[in-house]
Amino acid sequence: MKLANHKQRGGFSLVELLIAFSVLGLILGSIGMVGIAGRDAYQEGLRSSTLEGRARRALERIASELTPCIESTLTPNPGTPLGLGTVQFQTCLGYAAGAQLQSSITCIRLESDPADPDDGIDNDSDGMVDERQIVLIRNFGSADQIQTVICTNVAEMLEGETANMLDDNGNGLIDEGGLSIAADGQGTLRIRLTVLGRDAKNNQVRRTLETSVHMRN
Ligand SMILES: [Ca+2]
Ligand SMILES: [Ca+2]
Ligand SMILES: [Ca+2]
Ligand SMILES: [Ca+2]
Repeated sequence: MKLANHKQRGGFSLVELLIAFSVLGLILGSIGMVGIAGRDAYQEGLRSSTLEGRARRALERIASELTPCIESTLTPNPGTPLGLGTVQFQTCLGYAAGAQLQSSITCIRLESDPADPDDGIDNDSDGMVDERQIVLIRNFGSADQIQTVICTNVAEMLEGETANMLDDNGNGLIDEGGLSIAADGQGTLRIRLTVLGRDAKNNQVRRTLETSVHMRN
């Protein structure tokens, strides 16, 4: 009777225990893998939305600056097939005695990152070659001009474009830069922007957004 009880209670043999632990290990391993994959996907999504958010904020800022632009003051006239990375303009401040009051000159300019001059080399070792920045300059050309960087890590050229006098990305503009402002001749400006970032594997990724604004004046 005692022996029978012992046999019933004896439960698992060493082999059974080994199998059980192996199965448990596999299950825990799978859960871990799923957890890591989920975390990577989450971080990737976060990076992607951060990059998109950065591009969107910069684009909205540029659009809001250009909306009150007086079309006749836009310099140079962006109605060229190149798409411009730099424009100057004045905005309408209102009217006095029937005359339009114009602001001082504002400049939006795509320029080299000061830490990475335009020489085909990644001078600041951030994995991006000749990245650009966008600056907004108020009171442009006067002694009290104020310069603000509104977007960094902007691509040298718009996504899909290379410097070859051809329209590689098929948007009607030739060799346009990472910021491109083009007019349609009807008072509407098309603004395109490509920003750069890094993915979880440290590869360079880019995000391109575009929007249109109709100049109010
Ligand atoms: Ca460089
Ligand atoms: Ca760089
Ligand atoms: Ca193009
Ligand atoms: Ca090209």
